[in-house]
Amino acid sequence: MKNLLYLLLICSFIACNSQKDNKDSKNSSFPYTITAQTANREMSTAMKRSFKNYSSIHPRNNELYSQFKYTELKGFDYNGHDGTISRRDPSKVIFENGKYYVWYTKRETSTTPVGAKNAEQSNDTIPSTDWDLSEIWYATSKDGFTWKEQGVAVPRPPKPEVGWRAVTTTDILKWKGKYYLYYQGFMEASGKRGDYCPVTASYADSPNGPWTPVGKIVIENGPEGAWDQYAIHDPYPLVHDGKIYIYYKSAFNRPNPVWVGGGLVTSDNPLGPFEKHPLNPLTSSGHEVSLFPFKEGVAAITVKDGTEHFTIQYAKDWVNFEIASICELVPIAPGPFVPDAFTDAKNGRGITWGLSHFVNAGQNRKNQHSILARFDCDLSLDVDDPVMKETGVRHNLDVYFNQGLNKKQKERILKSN
Ligand code: AAL
Repeated sequence: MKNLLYLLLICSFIACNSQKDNKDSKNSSFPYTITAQTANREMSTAMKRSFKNYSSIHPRNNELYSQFKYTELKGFDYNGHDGTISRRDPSKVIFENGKYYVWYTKRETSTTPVGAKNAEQSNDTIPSTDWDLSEIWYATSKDGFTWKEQGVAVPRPPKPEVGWRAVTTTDILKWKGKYYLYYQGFMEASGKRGDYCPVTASYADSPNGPWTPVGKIVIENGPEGAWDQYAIHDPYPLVHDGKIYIYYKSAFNRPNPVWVGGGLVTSDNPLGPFEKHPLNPLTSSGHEVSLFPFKEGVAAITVKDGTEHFTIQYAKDWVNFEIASICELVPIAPGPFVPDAFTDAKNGRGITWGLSHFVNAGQNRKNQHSILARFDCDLSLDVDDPVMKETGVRHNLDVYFNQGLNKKQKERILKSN
């Protein structure tokens, strides 16, 4: 009887307390100090997202959040920045033979591009876009800041071979001791109908080459009516699960506002055939493609364009991407140094630097060209740099004032007064 009384007492104490907890979480203010219990209380959708969608409630503790710091590269000549030399779309950086290697699109033409809209004015020597009439070049570096251009890796093949008009936007794979460069192979001046091209490849025994072109399309455009029917851009290989994973991007939904999405092909043979993932497109945003193994999954730097631009995304299963963070000053067309790109890592370590490009190193029609630059960040499990985890960049005022209203906008505003 005594025991029964004790039991009743304990039960009523627990019931009373749990009622109190409920009451607290429903009626009391959101707490000043966040504790482990806070995540379980009732809260707004936005606050819930902070607890449920991100690895940490503060960007500072989010391994997939970072600032990006930029450094001008030494060692590249741009002909006085007159627009006749352009370097853009760097590959990921790899470390071989005691130095870093990068491959990129290089245009060296006697005139500047006429622009996609005027592509009809292009010819055998006049480029349409900044990447028209380009070739794939490479450079090496001891420290990642000063680079030495080594020469052409993949020249344009003779007409009508795939890539005869331009070979661009390459990325590197190391697979079973051999090296593979995947790249866009243009068979018409970009801009004539769109930025249309498939992907082809070259292979070599050494990152120094010589490179043998496979002379055929390696990643085909999609069938008629498919999202990627016209273009496979930015092929980006990684090794996962004993297979070659190549992520890419395509643009679709024209003539409506264009939509860019990212797809995936896989194969256990570097020259294919490649199988397109049935869920493609896997990402809904990001003009260029840049990923790195992270923990058991893969992270993507999602740059400009699309609803989720300027985010870092993460796919634990290498397929289904979630937003891991929202960032500022995200590098354009980043080619990160990814030490575990080809090791089939089960616990990817992340990245701390790479090369990216600025496409506005000149002015349209005058001296338009792109330059390569270095970015640094902390998207790494092995580095903890609090400066990289700060939020809020204070740009120089001219960054804002250079984004002034155009004449038409100003007129509209003045009229409404
Ligand atoms: C880039 C890349 C591809 C496109 C063009 C040149 O940034 O997405 O390479 O074709 O723009």
